[in-house]
Amino acid sequence: MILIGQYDSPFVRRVAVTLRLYKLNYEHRPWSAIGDADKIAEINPLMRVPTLITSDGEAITDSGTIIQLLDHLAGFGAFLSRNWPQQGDVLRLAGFAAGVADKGVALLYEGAFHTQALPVWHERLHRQVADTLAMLDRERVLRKTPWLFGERLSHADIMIGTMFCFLREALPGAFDLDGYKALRKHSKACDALPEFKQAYQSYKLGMPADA
Ligand SMILES: N[C@@H](CCC(=O)N[C@@H](CS)C(=O)NCC(=O)O)C(=O)O
Repeated sequence: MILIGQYDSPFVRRVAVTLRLYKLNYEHRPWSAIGDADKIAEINPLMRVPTLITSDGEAITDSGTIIQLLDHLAGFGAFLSRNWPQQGDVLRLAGFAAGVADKGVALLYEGAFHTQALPVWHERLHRQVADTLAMLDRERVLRKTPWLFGERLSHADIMIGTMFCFLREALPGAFDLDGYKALRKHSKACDALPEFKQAYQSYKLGMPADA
């Protein structure tokens, strides 16, 4: 399998951490969604990362979709998922964390690619991130176990970890991240894991080749 995308993307990193935890071999192509758009377009018309090329040569996109495939490949070893109904909660929290990352990326693009972002849109993005972080922080406080769903990591733990690190590095000072104490502690625990360390790249916004 080939994973396309840089580890400073919270979505690419989430897939890389999952591949590593499941001990699934992959080659990495650290292409930037923006700077290497033409190369990515040859494989994925959406020009987005992560893109995973499966062992059958199919390109698939969207981290949530890729992770479903990885769970399938890991079979009984897919320890990041849970049995239903708890899996519903894993997906709910992973979904909110991915949504925060989405809105963080949108904020970055607003700043980088729009000469004048409409304040109302900027404020909306900011509020979406801040309020969802507050909600996730409250959820984390309620759970006293090392990870959200007990002693074992879950997909939601990983998404929160990659999202929080991304906000800290890509949007420094944009949010009072120290105020989300439980998430901060959670993110620190994630960043200490070897799989997070191995799939890390400090944040740098790629620019279009002709910009
Ligand atoms: N929902 C997608 C989001 C992926 C995403 O936003 N990727 C960004 C990089 S962090 C990207 O490809 N941006 C370029 C674009 O969307 O055109 C996922 O979970 O994979």
